[in-house]
Amino acid sequence: MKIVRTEAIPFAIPYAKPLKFASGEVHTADHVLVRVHTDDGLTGTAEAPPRPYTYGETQESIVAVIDKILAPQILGLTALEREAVQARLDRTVGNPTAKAAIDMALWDILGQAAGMPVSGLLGGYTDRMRVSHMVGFAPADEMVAEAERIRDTYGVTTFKVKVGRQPYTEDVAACRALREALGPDIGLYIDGNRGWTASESARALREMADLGLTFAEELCPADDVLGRRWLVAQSPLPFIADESATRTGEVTRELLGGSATAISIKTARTGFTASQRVLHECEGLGVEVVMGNQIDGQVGTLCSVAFGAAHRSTAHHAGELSNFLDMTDDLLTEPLTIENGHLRIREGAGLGIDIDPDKLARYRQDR
Ligand code: MUC
Ligand code: MG
Repeated sequence: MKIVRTEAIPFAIPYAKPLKFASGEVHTADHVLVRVHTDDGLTGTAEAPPRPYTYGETQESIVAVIDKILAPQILGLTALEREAVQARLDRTVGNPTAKAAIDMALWDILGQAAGMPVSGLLGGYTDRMRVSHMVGFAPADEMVAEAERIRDTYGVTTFKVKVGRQPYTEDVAACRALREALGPDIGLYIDGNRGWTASESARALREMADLGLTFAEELCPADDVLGRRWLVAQSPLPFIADESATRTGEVTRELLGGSATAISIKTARTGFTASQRVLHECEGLGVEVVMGNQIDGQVGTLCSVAFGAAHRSTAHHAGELSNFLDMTDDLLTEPLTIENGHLRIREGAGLGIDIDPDKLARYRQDR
């Protein structure tokens, strides 16, 4: 299981319906397919999504950092030496999705070598997760129509609503329209991607107090340190740190500093090894977690559900696993399906990521 070669393959697949949110928008899945090859002929696979507005990575930077810096440091290590791999990857700061994809590809190799699903190796709690769908910025009637379509087509009953627009009252009206249209039994929570100030966030939360929301995420910047603490102290909802708490040290800082009371775990940025560290930290502190979505394609979504289904606390809340529905196509030979509001892990050895060679040839950007 010695690592002998890596590939970082840029590909681009357009979105049928772009996702818009306070910190950016996504029109094309310009991701990087990461493959790790071993001397015994195994290949681990994962994907890295560039999110320049969140982590500063681009498609080009992910390819370059893997090819030029990360891969040369891990060649010769085995897939069992994950701690050694982490230590080598951690010599480079930043680049979270590039590192995470390598980590998940190594777990894929381990699963294949053991003949077991990665989700089972990670924890094996259940074989599926309830799905939460992310509703991006649009006029309120279009947001309602999208949520109704996703509910009626896929049985999804939980929605994360993107907020953070100016004026904040536009988002308050959209959330109210969603609650009125969807009824009291649908789960609704909000994510501001740092678009509001602390005081706008506080006003918005007060005006939405009757809407039965379950969480509020990153409504204002964590760098507005005192404002954010002031907001979180009065928030009637668990306040999720997403992009402000991407490593265990940041999680500690945000939680103990009073800037968050719940954590979003995204395998796209912490892989499986570091996601488990974040998860166990949260469990030890008694803090709820939600499986977030880095606007993943189907490869990334398969990784998220493998991790989310593996643990009791990640499987408790609906996981954000449906952004791939908005893409025009994807790379898997057998596409993912959401049925009765649930997404299942792939049975079989490893992560079950089987890439369609024709699709990869069509969408790759390096040939
Ligand atoms: C989310 O939860 O914020 C949008 C930006 C990002 O980094 O992730 C997505 C979804
Ligand atoms: Mg978020």
